[in-house]
Amino acid sequence: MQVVKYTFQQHGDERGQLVALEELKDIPFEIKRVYYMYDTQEGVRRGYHAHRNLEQILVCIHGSCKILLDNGTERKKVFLEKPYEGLYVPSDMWREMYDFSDDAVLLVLASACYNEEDYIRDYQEFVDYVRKKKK
Ligand code: T46
Repeated sequence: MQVVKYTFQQHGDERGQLVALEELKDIPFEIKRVYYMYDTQEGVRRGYHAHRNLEQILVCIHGSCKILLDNGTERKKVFLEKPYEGLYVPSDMWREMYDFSDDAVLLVLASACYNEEDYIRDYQEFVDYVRKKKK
């Protein structure tokens, strides 16, 4: 399983840094939604689901956190701590987010609007779903 991480261009000068993200240029899809999580409490693990039809880029724009990715057969752990790095999370990928630092802000750019019906929240259902699709 290949983990795809983007390193965004940093526009730095004596004033500091700036990162600009444009759809279909820096981000490989049209951005339909942006959300972010912060004030995540110690020991909290979020996610525990996959999406049937959703691409996302996760950017930890402040602090750090870890992401577990699972495609139904393989698992990979990714550490996010750089505001200029984005983790690509495709459809059919189980994800869990954990080990958030106190100051973590996790920004997510998504290819579709919020749709609860797109979520697979049961792990066994997810595994069965991806196996069936592969056949
Ligand atoms: C994902 C990971 C990385 C909305 O109303 N609109 C939204 O766009 C989102 C994302 C959430 N919500 C509501 C639904 C829940 O009542 O916000 C609440 C928390 O959402 P959820 O428990 O799904 O959050 P996470 O952190 O488990 O998962 C989120 C995304 O839902 C998910 O798509 O890939 O972040």
